[in-house]
Amino acid sequence: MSAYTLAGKRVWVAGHRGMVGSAVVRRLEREDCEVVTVSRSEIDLRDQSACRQWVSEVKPDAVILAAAKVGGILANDLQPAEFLYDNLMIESNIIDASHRSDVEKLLFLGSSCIYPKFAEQPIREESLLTGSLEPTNEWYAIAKIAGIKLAQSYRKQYGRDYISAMPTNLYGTGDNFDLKSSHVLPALLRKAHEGKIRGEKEIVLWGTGSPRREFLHADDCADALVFLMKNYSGETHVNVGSGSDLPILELAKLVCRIVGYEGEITNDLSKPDGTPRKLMSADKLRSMGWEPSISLEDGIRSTYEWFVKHHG
Ligand code: GFB
Repeated sequence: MSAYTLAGKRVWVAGHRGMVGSAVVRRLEREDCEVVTVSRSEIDLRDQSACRQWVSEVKPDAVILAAAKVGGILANDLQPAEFLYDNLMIESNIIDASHRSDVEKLLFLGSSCIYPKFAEQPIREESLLTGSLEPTNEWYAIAKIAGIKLAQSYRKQYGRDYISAMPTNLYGTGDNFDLKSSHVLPALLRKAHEGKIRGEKEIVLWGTGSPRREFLHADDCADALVFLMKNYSGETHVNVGSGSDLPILELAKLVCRIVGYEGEITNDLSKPDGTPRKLMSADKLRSMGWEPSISLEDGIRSTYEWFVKHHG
C-alpha cells in the first residue's frame, strides 16, 4: 500500500448528482481538499472534446469517476445500447482526458456484475474474465470491464496511478425510486410504502425471490472509495462490499417490516431473476483495514425516511 494525500488537492467527483457521487462529495467534506463538479447541462461526458477541454481547464489533481448510466435488472435488459455506449464513452473520455491533463490519481467505479454469472462464491477479484456473464446485464458489465482495463492500461503504459473499485449492489439517500428503472431495494421500499398508504392486499416481487444479493449503503461505499484513494495503488481492482447477502424474499420481508406494510408478497414470474448469487469476497479491502459501519436494517430505515421526505 502506498499513501496518497488528498489534503490541499483539487478533486473532481464525476457524477456528483448520482447516489454514489453525492455520497462521495459529502464524505470529502471531511478531507482538507477542494471538490470540483460539473453539471450535465454544462458538459455531456460522452462528448470527447468537451470533456477533454473541461479537464484541461479545471486541472484536477485527482478524479473519482462515479459518472455512469445505471439502472436495475429491467433497465439493463431494455436499454443495452445506452448501457454499453454511454458507459464506454464516459469512462474512456474521463480516463484519457485525465491522463492528458496529468491527473495524479484516478479511481474508476465498476460493479459486481463484471464477474461471471456462476463465479465461485464469495467472488474474489481474480474471478474476473473466467466465465460467461449474466445476460441481463452483460452490456453494462462489458463497459465496466473495459473501464478496469483502461485504468490498468494507463498504469502499465504511462505509469499512471489509476485504480478501480467494484462495489456490490448499493442503496441509500438519493437512490432512484422509479419502479421501471430502479434497483430492487428502492423498488421494494416504494412498493411497500404505497401498499401501506393505499391499503393494498399485496405487493409484487419480480422473479422468484430466491436470488441472493449483497447490499452496501452508499455512504459506506463513499467512505471505502476515499479510503482506497488514500491507501491503495495497484493494478488489480478491489471489491467493495458488506460481506453478507440474503435472498430477495428475505429482503422484501425486512423492508415490509421497516415500512410497516402487513399485506402479502406475491411473485411476477415473467420478470427475470438475473444472477442467482453475487456475494463478493471482502478480504482484500478488509486486509487493508476498511470495514463498513452501516447495518442493512439501519441503512434501510434511513433510506426510507429520505424517501418519505422526498417522494412520499
Ligand atoms: O437490483 P436489481 O434490479 O439488480 O434486482 P441485479 C435484483 C433482484 O431483485 C433480481 C429482484 O432478482 C430482481 O428480479 N426484484 C424483485 C426486483 N422485485 C424487484 C423490483 O421491483 N425491482 C427490481 N429492480 N428488482 C443489476 C444489474 O442486477 O445490479 C446492474 O442489472 C448492476 O448491471 C446492479 O450491476 C448493481 O442485482 O439483478
